Amino acid sequence: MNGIRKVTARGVLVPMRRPLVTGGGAVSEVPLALIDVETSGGVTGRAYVFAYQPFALKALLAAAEGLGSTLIGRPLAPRALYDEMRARLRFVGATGPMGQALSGLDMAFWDAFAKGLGLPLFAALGAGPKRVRAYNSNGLGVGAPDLGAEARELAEGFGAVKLRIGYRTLEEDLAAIRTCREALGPDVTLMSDYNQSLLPAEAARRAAAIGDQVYWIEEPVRADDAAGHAQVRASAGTLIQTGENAFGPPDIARLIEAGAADLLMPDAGKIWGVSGWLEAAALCDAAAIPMSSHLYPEISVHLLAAALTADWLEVVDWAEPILVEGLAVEAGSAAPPARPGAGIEWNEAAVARYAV
Ligand code: SMN
Ligand code: MG
Repeated sequence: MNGIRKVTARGVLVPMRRPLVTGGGAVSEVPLALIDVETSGGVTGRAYVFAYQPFALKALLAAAEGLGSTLIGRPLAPRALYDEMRARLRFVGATGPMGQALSGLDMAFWDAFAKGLGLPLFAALGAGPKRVRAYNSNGLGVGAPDLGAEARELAEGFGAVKLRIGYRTLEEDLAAIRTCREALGPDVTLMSDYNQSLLPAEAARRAAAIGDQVYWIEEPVRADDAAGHAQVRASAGTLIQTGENAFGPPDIARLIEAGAADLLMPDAGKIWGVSGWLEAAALCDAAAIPMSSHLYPEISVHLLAAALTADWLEVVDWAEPILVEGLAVEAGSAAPPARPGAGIEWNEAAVARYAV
């Protein structure tokens, strides 16, 4: 029986082509945990997890190797391993670095499982190679020096881009939106993201004012404030998007229950990996909520193919420097690649260069 032989996690700090300031904090380099799961069948499963801040990387690496070490010798059965990891974390909690470690390990197990079958991940999940629409989520940070030029540049090859807002005043938010709208023209979709930076009453006021100019408003209030989201949604003139900070399907269930969102966008690295994603997708389908992805475009393109209410793929190029092959976006959409697994292989020379 093919089993788990070894789990390693290495840290890299990857420079960003476009450092990003959001209403909720800045990201200027990309700290990643690279997880390798060696199996007795000779296949290695791989996944990366984004630690968000360099100071959090050490904890994430330790969490991944620590949790992974409890599974040595177990059969490579991703659902059973998911179950076991959930049980292991019952007292510890499956949020923060531990929840991200669970997610990364689950993604690596599924990658190895699909490779063992000789199938791309989407096919191992029983899905077809569904093409999804993609938006360019690089750049367009708060306070970027030339938003109009950057928006035009980022829209090339895409039909949609995302602007970060949450300036000191509503007037400044409106000015940033106006600059992008005028630069992009009427045919490019413009999403917006407050990155949790407002309190509900102020968020409701701003959402009412900008609603007719943006396709969606993302995370207007704190990610765990489901009632606050619902309050904003009641007066927003557009769609409320959230879910990137949900840890596991239960958080998605709570957001749905509270009427927090029109749209949901789980993050593969927080939603408890492929297994958690499939459960979140079932919840979104049951509630008739369109489901988009957050970061991790390479694996998310497979996961959206397996999501019944698949909506938008978020594309960032942050991990590209350490990958052998990134994701190809053509004319504003992407399809999952046909190579076995999730299609993630390390560019070892780049990994050595950015190792921490
Ligand atoms: C985001 C995510 C991670 C880091 C910075 C910004 C943003 C997004 O919320 O949705 O892309
Ligand atoms: Mg966001």
